[in-house]
Amino acid sequence: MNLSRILKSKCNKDISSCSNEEIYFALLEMVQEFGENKVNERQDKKKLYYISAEFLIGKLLSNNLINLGIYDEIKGILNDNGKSISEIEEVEPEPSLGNGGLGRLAACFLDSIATLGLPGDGIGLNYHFGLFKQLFKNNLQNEEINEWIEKQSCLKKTDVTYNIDFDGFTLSSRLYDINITGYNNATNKLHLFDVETVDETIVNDGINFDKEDIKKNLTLFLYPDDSDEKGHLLRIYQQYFMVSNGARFILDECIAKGSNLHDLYDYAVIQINDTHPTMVIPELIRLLVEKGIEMDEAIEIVSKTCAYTNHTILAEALEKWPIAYLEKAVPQLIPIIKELDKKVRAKYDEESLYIIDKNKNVHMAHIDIHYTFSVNGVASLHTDILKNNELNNFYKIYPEKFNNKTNGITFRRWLMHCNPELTKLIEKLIGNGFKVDAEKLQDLIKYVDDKEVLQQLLDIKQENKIRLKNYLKKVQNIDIDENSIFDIQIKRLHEYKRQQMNALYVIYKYLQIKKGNIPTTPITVIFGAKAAPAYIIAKDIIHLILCLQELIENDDEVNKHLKVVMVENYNVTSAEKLIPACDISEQISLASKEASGTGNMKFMLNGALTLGTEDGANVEIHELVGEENIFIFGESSDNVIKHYEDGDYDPLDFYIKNKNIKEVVDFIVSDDLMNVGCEENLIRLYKEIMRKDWFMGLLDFQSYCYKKEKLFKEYENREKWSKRMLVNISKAGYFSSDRTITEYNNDIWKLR
Ligand code: Z15
Repeated sequence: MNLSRILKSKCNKDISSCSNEEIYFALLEMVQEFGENKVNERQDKKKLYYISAEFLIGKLLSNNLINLGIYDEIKGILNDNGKSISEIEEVEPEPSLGNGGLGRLAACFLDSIATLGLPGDGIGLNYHFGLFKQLFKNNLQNEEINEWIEKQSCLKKTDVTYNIDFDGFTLSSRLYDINITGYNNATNKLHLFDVETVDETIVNDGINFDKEDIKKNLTLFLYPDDSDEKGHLLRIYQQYFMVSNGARFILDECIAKGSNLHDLYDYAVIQINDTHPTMVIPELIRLLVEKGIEMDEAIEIVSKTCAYTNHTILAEALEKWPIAYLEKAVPQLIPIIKELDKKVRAKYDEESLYIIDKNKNVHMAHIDIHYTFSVNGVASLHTDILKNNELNNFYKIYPEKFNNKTNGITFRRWLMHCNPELTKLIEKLIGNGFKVDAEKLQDLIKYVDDKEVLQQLLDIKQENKIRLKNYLKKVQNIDIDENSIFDIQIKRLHEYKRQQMNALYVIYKYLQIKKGNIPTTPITVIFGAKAAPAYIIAKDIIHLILCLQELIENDDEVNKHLKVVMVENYNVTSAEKLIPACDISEQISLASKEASGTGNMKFMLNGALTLGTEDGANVEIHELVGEENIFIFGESSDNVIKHYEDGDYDPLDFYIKNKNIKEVVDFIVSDDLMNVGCEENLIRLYKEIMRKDWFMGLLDFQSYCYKKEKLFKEYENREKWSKRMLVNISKAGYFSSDRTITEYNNDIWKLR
């Protein structure tokens, strides 16, 4: 295969005389053809359908080149023609079809499923606009629409269409496919359903997520809330549209393979990603009954076909729909949902298990738990909390359904693509095997006393820090010092993730420097986070961080030693630049609240050390790397859960008793900050932290400061630090999504 010739013919002229756009589109076409050639023709009897409202796939070009095994060769060809692959990467718009962890996990899973050669496709929605673009103005977040679909794109229009009936009108759907090519393996599909009649021009009236005209806007936007449910009617329409199309598509494929539908579970397994696709259960039952199967049998068939993943215990994220909403949007499901509820009530005399509660709310998670064969959490601590606390009543009646699947990440994107230098070093030291068998990274441990290797790790980190410096200069015109410590917290803005606690630390450090306590090495605190547009406190926290950034920047006493940077429009693409450059990974959620986290895994894999609470997958990182190689602080999840039960946490206790805390919190409403910020926002945040502090930032603040100081001191011993980096990288293999998917397959899907 002569890649150079193929590329040239796609370009229609000499590569060297092409623009970056022309080369990008030529490569896109080429990658698509190559991927298509790898579509699995072998008809497996059983197939997995991973159904999810979000797939945060990120840019695809480079990843596809890597997975096709032609990245280096293409890079070389481009180089020879005076072109740079990274400039061509920039041409690709990022498909941001997800909010955060849940959507990114789905994308990592698709990569691993294809890489492991398993028959499994994704099913979701083709949002015309991805997650909003974040802009900063006057130290506040503004939102803009995020276009990502171009005339020529990774979407392939198919001839699959269905008529989806709603009360009083019918929508005709259209399926678009994206190829998911595994690393050195087969191509699966991501199936995204769209409405034929969507009208993009209606966004000219500005972003409005609650327009009435369903026909014109059903797939226009992704809802911008992460772990936070807003009871919007349009969202029910979206969910039903997704699952009705998905259900029909699955039944059609199974029938084509020979299923008589009584044996559906031999042909399909449906993994329900959080509660968003829950209506696939009553919809499938409805369709089976329509095809002549008795209701009781239909319920049984569907229960044996579906499995459910829970991603959160946050009350505000557990979907509860008023039955009146469902009656308006999906009346055809109401008799089925009532039947499912009736069966539960006939068997159990226990309110907390019912599907429809006494306030006429439908609990989506309860449908999932009663009517699927598997319920899994996403990290060991999270699954324990589900079993012993949140879902204990369900666990008591269905102990056999509950299982844990600790999340994972694809190393193709989060190591090979984003950190080629580190990848090359690892290859040189232990060979190529880790790319398909991540546990092989443990072989690195034999270099833990090898001074040369340790120095190389530090050198690579330094190069990546310079790369990030250049990137931030280019995209945001911000200067950072590559010789400072890069302390990074990037994730959705949510009170439970406690960016506010990190901001309070910045204030503490600022005041310390003012008092003459100068850090040995300068510190750069980097944040990246989008706030849901309607989440007021989250936006206030962004405001505080941006105000601190401005205040410190303009303070010549402090700016040599401390810098705050809020990265604009944090997304997958910027994560790929930030993570390899990080020294300290901030994973500081209130214990029990972060189901797993997956950024924590990406940082560790790239040689950052974790500063974190015993929450989510941090617990497992801690166990793997050992006490010496992680910085853990804060109350245990048991104690936190007890505080909630007893209702005995009051931030004022800490504010009054601890002078240090008082000083730092008061600074939020100081003249210094009011001068650069907005009184209303800062006062609101101040009151929130002092009077409510629902996620107990002040509870852990003292131990957070203490650990962080210790960590900065440890940073000075570069050799010891580099050993810790090596241990972290070598233990990261467990967090490969290949491992996670292998477990899903062995315990739940049983494909092959
Ligand atoms: C979301 O991103 C997550 C959970 C949710 O219920 C929703 Cl609606 C969105 C995240 C968790 O917060 C995070 O801890 C986890 O790692 C991720 O899902 C993937 O499981």
